[in-house]
This record gives sequence, C-alpha cells and structure tokens, in this order.
Amino acid sequence: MTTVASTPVASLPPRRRAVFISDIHLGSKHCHAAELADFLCGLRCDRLYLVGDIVDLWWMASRRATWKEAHNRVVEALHALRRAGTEIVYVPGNHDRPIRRFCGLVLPRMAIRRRTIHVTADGRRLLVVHGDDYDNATHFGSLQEKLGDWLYYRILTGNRLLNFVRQRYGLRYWSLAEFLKRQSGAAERYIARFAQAGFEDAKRRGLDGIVCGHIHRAALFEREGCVYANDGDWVESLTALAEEPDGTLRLLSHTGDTLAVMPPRLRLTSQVPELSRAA
Ligand SMILES: [Mn+2]
Repeated sequence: MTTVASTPVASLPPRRRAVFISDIHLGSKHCHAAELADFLCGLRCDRLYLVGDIVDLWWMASRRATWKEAHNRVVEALHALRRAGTEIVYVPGNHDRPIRRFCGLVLPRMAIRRRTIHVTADGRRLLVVHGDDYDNATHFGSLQEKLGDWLYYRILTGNRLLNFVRQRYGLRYWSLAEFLKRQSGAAERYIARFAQAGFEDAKRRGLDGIVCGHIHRAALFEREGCVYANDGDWVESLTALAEEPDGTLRLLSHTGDTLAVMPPRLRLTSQVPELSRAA
C-alpha cells in the first residue's frame, strides 16, 4: 500500500504595509546579522524603511571591520525584498553619515532621504528620521558621544560573551546593555530627553508623530495625541516596527512576537492614503 505524504500548506507571513528597522551596524562584530537575515527572509511588506546606522562605516574605518556570511545574507535579503516589489527608503544615520551625500537619490523602488514622512493607512503623518539630530537637545556632547560609544562597545562585547554562554546552556537571549541602561538614571534621563526632542520636532512640523532609532531602545507610545515609535536596533534589542494594512502599529521582536501594539485611529473617510508625502 502506498501512502501519499500530505504536503503541509505553507502559510505566508502576514503582509505589512510598512516595516521600519534601524541601527543594524553591518560591518561591526556586534551586529546580529543572522537573526536579521532570518527576519527579513520571513517578511512581506510594501515599503521598508532603513532608519539609519545600517552599515557602521565609523566602526569599519576605525576598527577591524567584520563582514561574515550572515552580513551578505542581510544584503541579499534586502535585494530579494526589493525584487519582490518592496519599496526601500534609506534614511542614513550618524554611523553611515557619508551616505547622506546621496540624499535625494531615487532609483527604481529605492530612495535615499535625509528624513521623510510616512502616512499610515489611518492617515497619521509620521516623521521618519534617524534621531542623531536630537543629540544636542539631550545635552550629549561630542566627547560624551565618543566616550559613550567606547563604553557601549565594551558592554556589547560583554553582552556577546554572556549570551554565547547562555546559548550553550539553552537559555534565551538577554541584553546586558539593556539591563545596565535600565539601572542607570543618567541613561534613562537621556532616553526621556531624546523622546521629548522627537515629539517636539514632529509637533513643530505639524505632524502626528515620529519614527526613529539611534538610541537602541525600542518603544511605541502616544502622548497628547502624538506617536513616538522607536524601532530599536539589531545589536542588542533585535526589534522592528511594523504597520499593518489597517494602520495598526506593532513593535516586533526578531522572532515575530509582538512587544507593543497601537491600534489605528478612527478614520472619517474610507479612503486609504498614499504611503508617503514629500518631507
Ligand atoms: Mn545612531
């Protein structure tokens, strides 16, 4: 008797209207490229925003650049998304600052912008910017930036070693850097000031909120009708922000779990707006 093997119906991943990722730091040893490549391979989206610090040119120029197979897989996954019809908008950050020279460049399904406005399905207009512009507002000087970067990379090294051991013992990923930031009052004050500066910038421009990265702290909340969304990073928190076809905003972990969700705003018309407008 022959049995017919039942072929499981492969379920397609949910289609996202937009996905935002930042602070990947490709080219540095701290980039979780393998996890990101897997995340991108399971993605279906109309538009993908790369919200800065995608390639860590600063690291590559000043330290030993790391470019492993997983880093190539990230680039290949981005290329595959674009081939599949995803529009990519690249907003360079401070670690890939030299690429800002190309802001304004528009290629088929690929654009480079200093900042842009994303219009959600429910009509909210969100400023998309990396966020290093707010370093002044947070009283974060260039010396502190250098010292902060140095210390931060030391902590990330500790983080990698710790998680290497945790993995061997079958324990899940745990961010030491995130733990230390939560313990430090100064880090928490810096993060609060950063979010405030982002709010104020969005309000000044007459917008409904902001999507940014830069501080490696994922967040999604609303204050006085203004959205603050930070898509996190791929060196410690491994997170992304996604917009669903109805305008729901969702903070995702690298495994696709929901970390925070913001329902869409009630719309007065049934017309779904265009994805973006000129900033
Ligand atoms: Mn940055």
